[in-house]
Amino acid sequence: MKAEALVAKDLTITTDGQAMIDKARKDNVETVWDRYQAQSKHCSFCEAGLSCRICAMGPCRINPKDPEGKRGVCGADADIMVARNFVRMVAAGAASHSDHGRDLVEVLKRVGEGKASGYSIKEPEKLRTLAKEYGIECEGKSDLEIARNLAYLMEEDFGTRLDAIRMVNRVPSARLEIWKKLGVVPRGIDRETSESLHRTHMGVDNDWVSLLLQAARNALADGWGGSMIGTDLSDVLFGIPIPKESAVNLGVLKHDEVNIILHGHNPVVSEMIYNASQDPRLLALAKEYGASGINLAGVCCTGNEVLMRKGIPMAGNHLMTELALVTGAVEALIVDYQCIMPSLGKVAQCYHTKMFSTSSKAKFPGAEHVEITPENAKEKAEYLVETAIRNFKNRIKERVLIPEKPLKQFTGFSIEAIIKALGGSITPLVDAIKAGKIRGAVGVVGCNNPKIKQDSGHRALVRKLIANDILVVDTGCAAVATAKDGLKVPEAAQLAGSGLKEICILLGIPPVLHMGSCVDNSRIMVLAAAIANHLGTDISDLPIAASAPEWYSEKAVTIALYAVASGITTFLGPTPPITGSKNIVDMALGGLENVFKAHFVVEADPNKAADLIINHIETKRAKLGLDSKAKV
Ligand code: SF4
Ligand code: MSK
Repeated sequence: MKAEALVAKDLTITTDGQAMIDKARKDNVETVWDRYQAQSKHCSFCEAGLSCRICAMGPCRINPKDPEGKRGVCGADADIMVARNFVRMVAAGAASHSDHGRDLVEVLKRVGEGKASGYSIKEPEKLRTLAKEYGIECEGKSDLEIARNLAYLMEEDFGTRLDAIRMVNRVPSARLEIWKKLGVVPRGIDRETSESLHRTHMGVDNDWVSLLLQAARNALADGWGGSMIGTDLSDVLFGIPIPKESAVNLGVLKHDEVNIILHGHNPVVSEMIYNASQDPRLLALAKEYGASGINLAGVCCTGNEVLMRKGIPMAGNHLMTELALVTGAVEALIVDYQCIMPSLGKVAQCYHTKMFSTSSKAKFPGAEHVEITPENAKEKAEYLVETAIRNFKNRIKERVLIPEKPLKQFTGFSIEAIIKALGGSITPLVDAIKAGKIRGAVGVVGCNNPKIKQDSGHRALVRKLIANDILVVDTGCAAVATAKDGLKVPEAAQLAGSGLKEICILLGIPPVLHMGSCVDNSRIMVLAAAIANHLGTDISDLPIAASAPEWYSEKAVTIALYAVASGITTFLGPTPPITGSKNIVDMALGGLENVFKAHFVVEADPNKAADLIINHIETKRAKLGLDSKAKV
């Protein structure tokens, strides 16, 4: 372990994070930063996308400087190798979020069949609206019957019997035309992922352009399919988020209560844990064990899900997950899937924390596996909460350090909530953009990555954007960073430019609106489509952009690609592994403009990225005939 070599202030801008890194060192607990340091310097072939282990004739590497080493054993050149690797990243990202969506369909089906006693239809109106979108006749049918019918058709969206997934009906017509011309209208959600893996097998698709178009279709199947289904059904089953106050940072953990951390992505388990934490029997049991209550806190995107709907406080984002356990104050860590570091079981064992895995798809070293299904969720959730309570007595007070006081944040800005805040339609938002009070909007999304000082990219970028009258909507771990930076309270309007400030004060909203978890980037797509339809234009014409300043995950690559393919120019902090192919780099950074009317920008410096975004937005304003400060 090289903990001594690390200076906490160089690793994270968060003061709770710094305190916990120091404590981890004292407690001799290895963290992500120690392992990152041990892994550095990374392989330059892999960083460039020029290594391949797809088949047993390899593994192969391409050294662009070596005249003898310019092809893999099969003959793949740099373009093919980089494209194949990239397609596989996108396929993995799409599979992850879309499989999450499928689990929601599964729960909806079981609810419809009366086999999921802990779950119910929380939003019958949204269920009916969705059912109508899917062509289901609702008249005279019960909610449960509609749920069964809708689940059946959504399952079909995952399969291969259709020419196009049904949610493409939400795509503005100009955009759909572009997709049709390019042949990238997504068919079955699973079909695209499966085809991506097929095409990247040795000896199938060896044209880098054709491979990249498949990557785009695969990403769109997720963004306008699997992820969108995930968001909409989570709303139907657990409630449409509405604005509410909550709290953020490690200070949300409590000295005198049983602390349970919820981690992963899917609300199917965490919603049941929430219900169990309200159970009078279990609350009484907590008292018996000397605790004054049961305190749930989230991390990562499961945290975002329960924060958006229930106001459960947020302990931290991706790089805080180990550090939350280092507080020594956590009785149970309950996980579902995605972004859960395999190290967590080991960290838990350094304290009294019990870690539980709950999905048949995701098991972890050092975790007890308690499988939760729609049928047994209520009973198993109660078991998990009870076990956490019984573990309270094992907390070692001398090893506990809960740094800081929690910060206030406002959350819950679903599209429905935003429209309500605007008085019933998006017209006031569009008018504010037209009048130039709000210059445009940016979706800031994505993760943390130990290659970047934690949250520094999010802070610098978002502060500069709002100061320049750009409304920020955020999701995922980016959303936790801005909340910790104090930007999710109405008072943060003071940091905004005069136009945005005026609108925020008028509506009583922060300049940075939390729209949910990573799958909820689909909310941003729907909002962009609604604005484009309102203006009778394409998404690519709007003064909007997306950014992932600290991304790490394959899912983020998929999100970035479906954003670009939907017409939203996307700014990335870390460089994706494509630099080994000049053709692909040129295509990503410029050529895509002729294909999707949007492209990627890679800029590691968040201040420079903000300047580029501002200019991009002003250029779009000029093209729409709105007043503009574009620098040409
Ligand atoms: Fe090497 Fe080609 Fe096999 Fe990849 S697919 S490992 S480049 S032989
Ligand atoms: S959890 S994908 S680290 S945002 Fe969605 Fe955070 Fe990125 Fe995972």
